[in-house]
Amino acid sequence: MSEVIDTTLSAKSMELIELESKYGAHNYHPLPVVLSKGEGVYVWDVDGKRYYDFLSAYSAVNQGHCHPKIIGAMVEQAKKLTLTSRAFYNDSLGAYEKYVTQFFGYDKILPMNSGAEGDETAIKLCRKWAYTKKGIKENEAKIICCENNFHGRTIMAISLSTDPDSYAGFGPFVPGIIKIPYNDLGALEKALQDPNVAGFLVEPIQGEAGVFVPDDGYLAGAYKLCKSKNVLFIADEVQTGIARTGRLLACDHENVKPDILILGKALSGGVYPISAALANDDIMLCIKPGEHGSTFGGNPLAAKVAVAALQVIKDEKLAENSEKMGKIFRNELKKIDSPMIEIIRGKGLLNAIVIKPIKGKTAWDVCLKMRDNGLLAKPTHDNIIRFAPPLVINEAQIMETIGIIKKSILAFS
Ligand code: IF1
Repeated sequence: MSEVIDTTLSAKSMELIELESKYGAHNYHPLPVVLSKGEGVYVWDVDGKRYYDFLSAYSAVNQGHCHPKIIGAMVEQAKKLTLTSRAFYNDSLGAYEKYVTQFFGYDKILPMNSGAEGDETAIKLCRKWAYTKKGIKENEAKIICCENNFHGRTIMAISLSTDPDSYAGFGPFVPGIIKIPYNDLGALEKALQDPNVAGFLVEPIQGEAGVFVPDDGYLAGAYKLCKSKNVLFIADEVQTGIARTGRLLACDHENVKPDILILGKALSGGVYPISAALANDDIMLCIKPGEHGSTFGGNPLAAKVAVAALQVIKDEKLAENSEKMGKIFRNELKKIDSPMIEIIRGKGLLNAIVIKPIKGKTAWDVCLKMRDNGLLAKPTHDNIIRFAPPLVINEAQIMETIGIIKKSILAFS
């Protein structure tokens, strides 16, 4: 790999990169930087160089790296009890379930670990509901999803995918899926004609697609169409949720309350894999004891971490900060005069620029330059750079990072 022969990398970094390359599966292509410490909006590499983290572990560290309240809750609980399995009760889960359901306004939560498991859980819930409540014939339920979605890496999730990088070579796939264009209410209306449709699964903003923000009214319109056909509106807010887009949930921008809400990533502040599906009783109670679960889901460590992570969102008003800083960030980005910047889009602190390659220099080169200048971001789909800093970022830091981004882009154009 060419970037491993990167003259700016220290011998120590090279050694660690080669170690991963030798013993780890080659299922990633990381930016060549080796991190060993994080605090708030910053991360440090093994040589002590500091960077702004503008990926935030794909929006998992919304509360900032190693937030003392979240780490504190984790360490305290880790000394007492970490895992009981759900074969027994524990003294932390109930309090978390009460807190999180009141926080988001649902009757119940089903706790899992990874985002993909949250999606799996939502789809299982939806199918069960379809057979027990809607009256669809067993094994005939269909789920509508959108082109260019990203719902994870499991067989179910890649069965939903339209990206060959995700699905090619991994078939056969899960049946019962209808794929329609995103941001197209006409296509949804047409697909909903099929009486076997049980649910519509959608990202309120498509992350992997390159932070694709749908038109105003799309989510509200889609919700209304689903309701008219007794179809569940399922929102994958694994990436957009928990204050990332300037509201607690991205669906809040349109006052839409999903029938099933999927959360992950920042539900733990990035310290531990925690995900969930939330729904009201008429849906959630369709799954009976023994029909779904997970060894680690809902363990006492996760319960304490998730409560602390949500408290930080509320106490530090991170949705409000995300909204405010996002506006400043996009405004300042727009002032950068470079033919390399084709489009700027986003909501709150989930933003992206589409890069037009100039003189053979691509988004990857811009990311390497930004790394050299002290800011980490990662290209997606070759030409898109996502900018998603921790939500604890302040205005002075935004201005400093704009300077870094500007300097890096102007180095090529
Ligand atoms: C990787 C993207 C982000 C997600 C939504 C479910 C999941 C994800 C909307 C699954 C995960 C990740 C995983 C990460 C890359 C990443 C990503 F670029 F692919 F699109 F965030 F922007 N639903 N997103 O975005 O959650 O099982 O991973 O916990 O390395 O694959 P998970």
